[in-house]
Amino acid sequence: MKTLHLIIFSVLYFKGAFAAPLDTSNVTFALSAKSLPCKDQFTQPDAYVQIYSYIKSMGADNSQKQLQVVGSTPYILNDMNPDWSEVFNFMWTRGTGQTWLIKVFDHDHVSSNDLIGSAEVSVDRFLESEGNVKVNLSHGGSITIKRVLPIAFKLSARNLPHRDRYIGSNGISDPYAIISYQDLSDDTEKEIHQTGVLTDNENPTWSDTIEFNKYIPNARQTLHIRLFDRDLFSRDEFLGEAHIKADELTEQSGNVIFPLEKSEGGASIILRMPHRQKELPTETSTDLHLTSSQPIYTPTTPESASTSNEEYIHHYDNEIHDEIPK
Ligand SMILES: [Ca+2]
Ligand SMILES: [Ca+2]
Ligand SMILES: [Ca+2]
Repeated sequence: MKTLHLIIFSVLYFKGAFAAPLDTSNVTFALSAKSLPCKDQFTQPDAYVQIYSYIKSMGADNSQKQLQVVGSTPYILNDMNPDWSEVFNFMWTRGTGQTWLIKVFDHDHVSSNDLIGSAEVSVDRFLESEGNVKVNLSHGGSITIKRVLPIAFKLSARNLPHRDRYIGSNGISDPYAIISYQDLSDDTEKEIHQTGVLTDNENPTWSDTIEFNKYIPNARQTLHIRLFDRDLFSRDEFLGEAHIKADELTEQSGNVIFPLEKSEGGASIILRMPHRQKELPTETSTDLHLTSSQPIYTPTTPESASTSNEEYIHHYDNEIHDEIPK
């Protein structure tokens, strides 16, 4: 009987696998905890987290877990409500039973570190939920997993060259952008996004949010941003391009400017990044020494770290109304 079950299960599993190709993407998240239990009345825990993942199989004995390390945080001194600033990356494949095992420890200088509590979270379940997921720890208190976007931005351009030369035209281009990416391991470019066309606009700001959710840390991925002028009666014309290392973008907040290559007249693009939980870069130079792949930071207001996914997105949406450099 058990064998029969297994066969039926396998058939269903393979049917499922053929019906939908494996959906893999990078999940980025941060952690905080509330009301961690204290060992004694006088001190609060110096808490840190270790995260592992394993594949939980339905109906099977999961006591022999094959744990993979996802990452860990440093400890935060004397705080029963710690909010860790580390951002974790996890390669998620839908429907494979990936489960996080989260262990919270109290760092101890003298004796060995004590386990404060642990929790398990199904990664599929986490991704189905909107926003933050709060789970109770085994010995009191809770841990909250906050989803953060790995790379997302809105795009603007400045001083785009004029490429409309037909009679009766004011000359101003009708720009749109195509954003693609490339891995080091791979010679083929894959498109991520194409913006709409903004008619007669040399300083366009597109309203699209461009998300790069195929980001893999340290895979040396490059984003290619190419701008074109839409022409109705001839081929669209090239306006310029920028090539940006994805790993570097994950460190950026606020407006980041890149010069457009193969363009003229000081054309540039501006990537408008959400504020991050990490500290913002301190550079506030507005002196434009534009060289390839060297972003220039514009002053950003170091707002306090957002505490929920909602706020995070809220900040981000607000930024489109911020003044951007001319
Ligand atoms: Ca044209
Ligand atoms: Ca035009
Ligand atoms: Ca045109």
